[in-house]
Amino acid sequence: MRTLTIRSLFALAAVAIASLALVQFASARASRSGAAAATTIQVKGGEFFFRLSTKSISRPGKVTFVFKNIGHVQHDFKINGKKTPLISPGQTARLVITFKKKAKYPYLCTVFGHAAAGMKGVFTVR
Ligand SMILES: [Cu+2]
Repeated sequence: MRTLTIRSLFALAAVAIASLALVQFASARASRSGAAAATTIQVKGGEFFFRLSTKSISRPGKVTFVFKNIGHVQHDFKINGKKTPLISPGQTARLVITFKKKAKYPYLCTVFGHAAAGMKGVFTVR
């Protein structure tokens, strides 16, 4: 009887430790994604330039680029293999990118000739 009780106490303790570890893991995940969700970068584009409110972030994570076309012809914004739709002057498009590693990520407008004319740059994840 005594052995059984001690054994079940151990079992209880193990469950308690395991669930504590789970809670810690979950909250670590939550705070990380919460911090990442806060990164919004304003991108303004026109003939023939991009202006980013920030050209780098301090760690890998999720970034929402809010691209506004402040030019006079259609443009888009492409980075890390994803791009916004082609948008008209005055319009805004969002692009959510999860940067998984530290690197330099080139960005550009994919309309023919625009990148060559200056609609390009490099975004850095430090
Ligand atoms: Cu363009």
